[in-house]
Amino acid sequence: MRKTIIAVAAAAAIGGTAYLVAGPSAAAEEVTLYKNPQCGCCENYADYLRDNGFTVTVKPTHELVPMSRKAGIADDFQGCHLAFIDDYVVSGHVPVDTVNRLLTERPNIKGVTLPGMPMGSPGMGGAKTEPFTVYEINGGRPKVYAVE
Ligand SMILES: [Cu+2]
Repeated sequence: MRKTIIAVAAAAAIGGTAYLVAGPSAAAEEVTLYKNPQCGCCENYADYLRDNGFTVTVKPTHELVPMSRKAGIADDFQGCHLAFIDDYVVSGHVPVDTVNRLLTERPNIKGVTLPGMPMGSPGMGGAKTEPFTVYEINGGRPKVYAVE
């Protein structure tokens, strides 16, 4: 029994080392995206991230709203899906330039969100009718992170 526990611990340590060797830039490209099972524009957004070099795992869930709340996003500011990229949360149809800026600048916030489903945003289709306002998720009052 003791031997088994040691073997498991050793395997975990080796796994951890391999992860560290891969480095932050490799890890940054891994995305887990939670969405409602029926959401089509969420799939389009996942494809948009893939087209921009990310590796995306899509996970359907019926718990998107509580998950988004738990990630620190007030109901009025939630996007239609919730992505975890590196140490950050990206909610909604956030343009990839802003995602990359987040991963490069690495600000001390939880992530960013583009509330709702603005027409013309990545994965949404249609014509853009107004600038997209992306907000910081920072544990307090949302601040504007980017206007695109
Ligand atoms: Cu959407």
